Amino acid sequence: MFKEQKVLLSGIQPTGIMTIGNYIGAVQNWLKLQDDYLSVYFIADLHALTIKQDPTEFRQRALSFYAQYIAFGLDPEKSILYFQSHVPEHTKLSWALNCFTYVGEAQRMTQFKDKSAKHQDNINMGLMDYPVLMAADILLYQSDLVPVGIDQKQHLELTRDIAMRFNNRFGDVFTIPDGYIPKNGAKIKSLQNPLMKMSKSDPDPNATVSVIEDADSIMRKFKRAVTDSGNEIIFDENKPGISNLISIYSEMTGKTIKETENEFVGKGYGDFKKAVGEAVVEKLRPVREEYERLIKDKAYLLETAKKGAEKARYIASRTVKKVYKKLGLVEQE
Ligand code: ATP
Ligand code: LTN
Repeated sequence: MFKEQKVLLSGIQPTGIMTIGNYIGAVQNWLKLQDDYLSVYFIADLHALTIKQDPTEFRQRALSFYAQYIAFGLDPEKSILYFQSHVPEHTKLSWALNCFTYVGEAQRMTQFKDKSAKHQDNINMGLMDYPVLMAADILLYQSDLVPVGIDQKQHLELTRDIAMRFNNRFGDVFTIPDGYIPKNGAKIKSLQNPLMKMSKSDPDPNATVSVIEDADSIMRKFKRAVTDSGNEIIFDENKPGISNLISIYSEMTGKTIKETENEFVGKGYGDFKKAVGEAVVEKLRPVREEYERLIKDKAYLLETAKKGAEKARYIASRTVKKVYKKLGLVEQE
C-alpha cells in the first residue's frame, strides 16, 4: 500500500500499574523513534478485557494510562494517540484475520499458556484470540516497525505469518512488520524475584515500581530489592538480582553496563541500591509532574483521544476496505 512515511506502532494494555519495565522495554524506544516515523500509539483496552476487570477502575486506569503516554513526551500533535476501543476497525480486521489463523498456532503462544495457567477460572476465547487482535492492530496501519519488549516477540512472528499467508493468497495487501526489541532492557525483572519479569499486574507492590510513583516510595522499594550473595557491583548472569539493578541504572542514566561497573568499584550493594533509586526518581520526575497536571484535565484528555481516534480511523478504514474487498464481501454504498 502506498505510504508517504514509514509507520511505527505500539500499545500497552491498561492493566495494573505502568512500570519502569514497560518504560525501559517499550516506551523509551517509542520516544527515541517517534520523530522518524508516522507513529501510532494506542491504549490496548480491548486486549485488557481478556482478564476480568472492574468497570469503574478499568475506565479510570485506561484514562490514566493515556495521560501517562502524553506525560512521557508522546506528542498528540505529531503522533496518533488513541484508545483501541474507539477505532472499530481493529475488531473488523481481527475477525477477518481469525479466519487465517489456525487454532494450533494460537494455542502454542507462550503468553496464552502462561495466562491460562494464571487465570484457570477464566480461560476465555479472547485470551486465545489475543494475538490475532494484536496482528490486526499492527497490520491495520501497514506498520513497518513495532517496538516492544522481548515477551512480545512470538506474537510479532505470528503477525508476520498471518500477513504473509494473506498476501500469498491475495497479493500485496499488508506490509510485513519488523519488531524493534532493545538488547539490554528487553526484560526488566521483578525487584522481589529477579528470576521473573517485572509485570504490571504483579500483586506484590514491592516487586514493581510505577512510572508515576513518589520519590520516597521508589527509594524504599530499591532499598528492599532482593539481591544475591556477594557485594560487588558486577553484571553476572548467575547473579540476577544485582544484574537487574545494573540494567535499570544503565537504562535510566544512559551509561553502559561497563561504565556503571567502573563507577561503583569498591562500593557495596547498599550504596548502589540508593544510587539506582535516585536515578529512577530523577529520570521520572518530569513525567510524574506532567502527569499530575494532565490527569486533572479530563476534558483535554478526552478531546485529544477523540482527535487521535479520528486520525487513526482515516488510515485503518482504508485497510479494512481493501481487505474486505479482497475477501469478496459485498461493498457498502
Ligand atoms: P501484565 O502484567 O498485565 O501482563 P506487562 O507488564 O507484561 O503486563 P504489557 O502490557 O504486556 O505489560 O506490556 C507492555 C509493553 O511493555 C510490551 O512492549 C512489553 O514487551 C513491555 N514490557 C512489559 N514488561 C516488561 C519488562 N519487565 N521489561 C521490559 N519490557 C517489558
Ligand atoms: N500485547 C502487547 C500489547 C499490544 C501491542 C499491540 C503491542 C497489543 N497490541 C500491537 C504492539 C503492537 C503487550 O505488550 N502485552
